[in-house]
Amino acid sequence: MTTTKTKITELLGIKYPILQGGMAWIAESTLAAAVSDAGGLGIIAGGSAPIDYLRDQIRKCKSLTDKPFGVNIMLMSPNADDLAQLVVEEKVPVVTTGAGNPSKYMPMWKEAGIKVIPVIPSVALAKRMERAGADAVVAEGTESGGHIGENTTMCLVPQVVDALEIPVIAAGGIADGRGIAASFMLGAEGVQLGTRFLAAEECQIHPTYKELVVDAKDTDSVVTGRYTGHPCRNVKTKFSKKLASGERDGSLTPDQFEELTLGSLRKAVQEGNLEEGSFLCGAIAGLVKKVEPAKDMIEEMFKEAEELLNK
Ligand code: TUI
Repeated sequence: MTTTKTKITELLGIKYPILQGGMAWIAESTLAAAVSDAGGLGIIAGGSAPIDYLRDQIRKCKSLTDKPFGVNIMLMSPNADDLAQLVVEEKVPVVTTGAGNPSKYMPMWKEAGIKVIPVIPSVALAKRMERAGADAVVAEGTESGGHIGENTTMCLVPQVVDALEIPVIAAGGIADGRGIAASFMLGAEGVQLGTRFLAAEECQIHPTYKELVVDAKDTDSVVTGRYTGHPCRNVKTKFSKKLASGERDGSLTPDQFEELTLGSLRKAVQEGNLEEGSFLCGAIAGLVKKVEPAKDMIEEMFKEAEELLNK
């Protein structure tokens, strides 16, 4: 079995069937271009960025690589409409979406020839996306960092694979060749990784953030905010433990929780602020041991996956 010629490599015109997660505030042009140059699909996060910032990032990425790349549209962003239009104007080849249902943008994106890959946490949403014209989906398990659904990668991926005709990309809890090989065994045609790329040399997060990821062990992630309807997985820090206990013992109302976490991702990414920052990361952080170039990560992981699948 080969991991390097799949429906996803064909669809996207890339060498390795690996997407870099569209992590808000984190996934900017330097990281995206490095992943794309290495043969994966780098993704720039729209997050809730101003339109001028995203336009600049897209143009920077185009100047850094001639390979395909994508933009992630975070659907809860107040500027989602503007960012959705921008990717058309800038002729971005691939769009991934998160944190909502992108159906209303699909006709516009398909008309523009954009490959559309929604990130979904359930079979029901996956089916809706296929009907709406998605080219593939990312089935994202609860092991992922950031805003998450309930089902695990191991349970979600094969169920989504069985329910759809379009190819499925597995995400959540994958950080090495074993995770990639396992995803293929579940029927995925590609993988999306976020946490491993936090430790890429080209990832521009604060050194404190990288250190937290590289030093994390298996029990170092915690899910906060379930009671707000926006559960988020992050590294255990003084701040996230305070949020978790406030949620547990009722000393923080959901409104107070939302207020405390507003802007907290930026504080983690740019300032490495351990008092007020949310360091989003996946449950697989314990497997991420060193900072290295994205290209080395990708080549090593696919070599390992290929060896395992050919055993
Ligand atoms: O979107 C993510 N991960 C994220 S987004 C983010 S920024 C944020 N900040 C505050 C609150 C919420 C987000 C940080 N991490 N991953 C993809 C993902 N999408 N996970 C879950 C979903 C999802 C959830 C509901 C996708 C669709 C959906 O649809 C509900 C509906 O409208 O039917």
